[in-house]
Amino acid sequence: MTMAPGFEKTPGWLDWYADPSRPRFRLPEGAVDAHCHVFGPGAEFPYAPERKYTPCDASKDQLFALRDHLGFARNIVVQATCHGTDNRAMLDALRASGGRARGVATVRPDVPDEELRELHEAGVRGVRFNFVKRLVDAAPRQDLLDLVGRIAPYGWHVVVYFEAADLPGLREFLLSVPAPLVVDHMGRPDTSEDPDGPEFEAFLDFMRARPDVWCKVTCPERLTVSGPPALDGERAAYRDVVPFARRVVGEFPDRVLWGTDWPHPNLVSHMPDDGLLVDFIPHIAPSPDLQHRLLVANPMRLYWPDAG
Ligand code: 0GY
Repeated sequence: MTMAPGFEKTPGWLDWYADPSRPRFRLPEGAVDAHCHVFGPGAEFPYAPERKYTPCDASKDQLFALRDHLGFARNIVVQATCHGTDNRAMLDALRASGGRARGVATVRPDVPDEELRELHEAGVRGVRFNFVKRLVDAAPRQDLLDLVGRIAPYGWHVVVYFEAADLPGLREFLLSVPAPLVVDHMGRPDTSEDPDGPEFEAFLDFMRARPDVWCKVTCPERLTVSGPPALDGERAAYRDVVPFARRVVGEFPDRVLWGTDWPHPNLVSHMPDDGLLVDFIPHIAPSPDLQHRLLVANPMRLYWPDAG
């Protein structure tokens, strides 16, 4: 992968899969990849000084090529922490997408109104609050609440990223946030635990507490303990993640989203073939009706309510 001069990848960084297979699962028409990122390219959009990792480049054109190869119609580009609150790479992707991408930004508490308006016009529909300690320094909760007041006129939602062990300490605060919440990667359950056990039950209970808490049933490659697809031709593995995702899709079919998480930052065990990831979808959403809600109806309602 190309790197901008002056940016050395984090040691051990796994680059995205350059030649993904074509999925066997045919995505429904209009499917949205509701969680993906762009990284740089660093020469054009430098990585943020406060970043916790330096990735390989992953450009908008490479993202759009993957979209077309896998059979998605649209993308939701989520601001990655390696770009901090500099949303230029993400915005550049939205503007180049011909209306086929919308975004989730990260902004400073004192972001000028003018900038919020500019983000909205480019297609941003949410802000991301990240509580994962290895990715960001903690932000004061009052700053986050103040920011929610600032985005209210735009009707944006708040994407939240946290790990399961931190949910008890965050639960009341998150439920006090006066905006729809979208939880990344099922709140990162420990998939060596029982999907019917108390930890995941606490997550489902969090979703039950408000009708506007959504969930991305994403990242089997990140959550798996049993590992990637076997080499024996079995395409859809990540078996240990399936019962967790099925519980969420089964109970909240109108509040779930799915995305590739390309280019898959910070993976340590393996880099997934994105074609195989798409083949995971029918294992967690077994009927065409559930697949349509997960991949088309739900993300369209959240990100393109204007599409009619
Ligand atoms: C993800 C997951 C991760 C990273 C980020 O913005 C990011 O840096 O989101 C992670 O390291 O778990 O959603 O891409």
